[in-house]
Amino acid sequence: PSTTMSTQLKEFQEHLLKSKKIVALVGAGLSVSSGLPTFRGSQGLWKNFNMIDLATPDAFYIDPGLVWQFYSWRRYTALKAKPNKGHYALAKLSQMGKSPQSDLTYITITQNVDGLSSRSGHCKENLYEIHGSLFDLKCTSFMCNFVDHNNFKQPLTKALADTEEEFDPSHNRKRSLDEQEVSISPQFNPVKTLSEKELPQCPVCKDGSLLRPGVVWFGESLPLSLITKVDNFIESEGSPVDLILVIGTSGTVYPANSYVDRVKLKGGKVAIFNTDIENDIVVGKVKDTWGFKGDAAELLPLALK
Ligand code: BJW
Repeated sequence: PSTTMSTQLKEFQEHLLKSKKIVALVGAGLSVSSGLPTFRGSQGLWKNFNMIDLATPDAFYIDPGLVWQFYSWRRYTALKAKPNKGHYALAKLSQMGKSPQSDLTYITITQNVDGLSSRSGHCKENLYEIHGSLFDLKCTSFMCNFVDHNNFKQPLTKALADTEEEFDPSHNRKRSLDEQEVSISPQFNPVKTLSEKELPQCPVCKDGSLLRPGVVWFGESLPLSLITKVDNFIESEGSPVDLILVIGTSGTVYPANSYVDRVKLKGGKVAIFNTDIENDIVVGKVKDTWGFKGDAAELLPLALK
């Protein structure tokens, strides 16, 4: 580490050791070194579609076959991926947060749906997957409450098998760069048209309603029980959060992005781990905020040791 980083690290670690209550807010950047793409930026593309355009109820309503192919590919890539050193470093912190010998209380709020935190040995009790999971399936009928948790079957239907061939992280990265170069007139890269019969169906509904991925799309409410637990943790009287670790997230999505300000308002400090951070933060010019610029998978084990 550079001199600035060493000084920042030392200061951060002193505060970390004193902290009794810690939150980690996690985004897609944490899983990049496991080979999974982010949403925004040149890596955030899937075929000729912007990933975030596919993460909406409208996209599913208009073309459930397209959205299912996207999520089938996401399930496959997530299943092939392995947790990285950053996931393990947080898992270790989560275990300290559960240990009766320690006076630390801790939660990880992850926006990621890839299941890598849970596969890294993170305590289930203090891991909140606020945007759901790729491995939960929900019935789309308003009349039906069917949810299938931890469904790792892959592919989910025969017609979705082809999406698996899309998996090749190096190819995927190259494509994204290629797309930047030819961005003037992107060619339509056809994706199969699938009928509803070829997509996952609810096993309970008699009318063959579609199943959908158990993730939270734009405009949808986050799971109320989880949000209430997070609110209680952050807002509980008499014990403010001492430190929030903001890891690999662009902070563009509400309500996840509101947690940082809420912690700061109550006197908590912020540590950002991201490949893209303003210089003023990195050099320690922003009050109560540390910025560690680089791959979260490399930085977290160093910072949290
Ligand atoms: C590295 C790295 C490395 C790279 N190491 N770092 C106007 C209209 C409609 C709605 C709204 C509106 N205004 C506000 C809203 C609310 C909306 C919202 O926030 N919109 C904003 C975009 C403006 N929010 C919602 O709708 C939420 N629901 C809600 O609020 O309900 C109440 C409500 C309803 C209606 C109206 C208003 C309120 C739901 C949000 C659900 C988000 N869902 C998604 C998809 C999940 C399923 C899936 O995964 O497919 O969640 S969208 C996508 O963004 C995904 C992510 O979890 C989320 C956050 O992205 P993240 O993780 O930050 O990734 P990136 O790509 O943005 O950033 C990666 C970062 O990593 C970058 O900073 C890199 O630099 C960094 N990085 N490599 C470290 N190696």
